[in-house]
Amino acid sequence: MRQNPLAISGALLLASMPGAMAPQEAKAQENNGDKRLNIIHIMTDDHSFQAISAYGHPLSRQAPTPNLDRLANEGIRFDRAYVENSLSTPSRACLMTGLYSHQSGQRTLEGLIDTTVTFVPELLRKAGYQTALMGKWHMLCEPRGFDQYYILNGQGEYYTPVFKSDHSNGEYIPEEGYVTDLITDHAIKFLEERDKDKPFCLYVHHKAPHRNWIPDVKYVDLYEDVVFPLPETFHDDYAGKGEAERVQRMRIDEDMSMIYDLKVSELDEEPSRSKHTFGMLEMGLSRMDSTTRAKWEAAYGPRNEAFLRSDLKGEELLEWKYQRYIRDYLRCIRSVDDSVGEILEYLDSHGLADNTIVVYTSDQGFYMGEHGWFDKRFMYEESYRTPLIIRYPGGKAGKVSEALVQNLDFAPTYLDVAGVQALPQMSGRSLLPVIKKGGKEPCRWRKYLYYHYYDIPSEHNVLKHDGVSDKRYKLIHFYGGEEGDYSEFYDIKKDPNELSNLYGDKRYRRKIARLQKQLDKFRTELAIDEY
Ligand code: SGN
Ligand code: CA
Repeated sequence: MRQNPLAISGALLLASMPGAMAPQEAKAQENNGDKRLNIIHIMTDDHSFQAISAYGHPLSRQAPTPNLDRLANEGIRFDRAYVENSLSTPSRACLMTGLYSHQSGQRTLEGLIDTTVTFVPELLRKAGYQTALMGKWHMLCEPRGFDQYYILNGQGEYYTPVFKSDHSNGEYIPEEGYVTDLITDHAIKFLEERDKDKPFCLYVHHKAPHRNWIPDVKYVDLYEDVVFPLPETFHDDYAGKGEAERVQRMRIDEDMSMIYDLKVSELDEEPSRSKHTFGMLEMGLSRMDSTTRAKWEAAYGPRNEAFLRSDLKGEELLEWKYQRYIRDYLRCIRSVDDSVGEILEYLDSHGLADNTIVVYTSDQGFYMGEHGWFDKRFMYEESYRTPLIIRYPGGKAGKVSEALVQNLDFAPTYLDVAGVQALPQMSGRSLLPVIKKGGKEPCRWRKYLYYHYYDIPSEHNVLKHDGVSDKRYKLIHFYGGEEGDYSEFYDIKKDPNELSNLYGDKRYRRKIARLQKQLDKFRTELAIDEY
């Protein structure tokens, strides 16, 4: 069972003794007079902005995230934060290196990062920071630049996950409990035991709510009575779109597995075109201890029986799938929100809130049924955009930023916090000037972002594409399909759901030409070698 990490901590025992140092006194000595801020980067896997209530999406209104909302109320919510490649491993490589996918070498999920690139924590450590990463690492290379780490194996498991640490001699060791709680415990334990003479940079990387969305059993009943609203584009017929929409395999109706994803373990055969099997669901569930498993069965067993008896078809079946998917996903989010609460609480009670910058983000966006989809990968808003909330000590609170920012900016931001110069090959920009202006764009801020997705052949069959966006328009170029290359153009302001492809529309001729010019410029300046 999960132990309260503080209960076993010597420091806490000490703090509870008469005459022990109060948090305020501890604060005065924090980091031995080093004025540089501590950094906490919390990055959740596949957390959509639609599922954070501070973002105000209809979905999250019925499944609020109070701790993330607190962070947004005390900091800046970024509404135009994007990734440069909407997939886990490339996004993590970008965070670690500050490089675009083609520069780090990590273009696809299974690709290998260039072993010669520098990792930000290596630079931070050299500059006197204590560095740690807890949770999902997901790259094939070993962690570099960390004083401490506890990393999951690949995607990681929800229950009894195995962790490899800086002191486990390369071995993965199982830990009892639910993954989100265990990662939080490792993070708190690091904070508790860290070298208090140094500033720290701690990356907390949650595995949840990644597919197949297995919640903590304490939340299996949460939202069971809530009927979540369908997104406006749930029944999109992809009119006016190209080959990519026709060949993708990320549809809730056809590609979501009844067994693995939707947990109907009573089925003998998989009725969707998914390759997932009963064995693959069981692999996850069998990691629960017997009490936990019994609670799981007690909740899902009767629900599944009722579902099978009702013999739903067509639209009713599709809506049932959507509700089961969204409920499980949001249950996973609840645990993540709890984790954020625990970390903020720790900072408060240990005098660290005033000298620690807290960043909350995801490795990309995620589809919550928009266009009939789950997963990510596309340059369309739901997957291209990522949530980003930053609380800066003494900074403006409750602000919303419209500045165009990208995951390339984390590296230069953290180096800036530490007073270290960014490397010349990093294209991102420090966000500190934006933060210090309460989210407003400083002068000469960037006007365009570049995006590139490469991961095909792969499970969801999303065609390769690159593109450019500004605050209003987006030009996407799909290539490598069987029907030849083609482009799409969207006016995000008039058409936030990206339903009307305006490419070739004469009324937009000049705007399309302007974005095409920017795209060409990016390709040349960044030495893009395929498109
Ligand atoms: C796994 C999932 C995919 C998902 C990728 C990438 N399949 O392969 O659905 O797109 O991860 O996700 S599963 O059968 O293993 O669940 S990412 O967040 O790591 O990029
Ligand atoms: Ca992810």
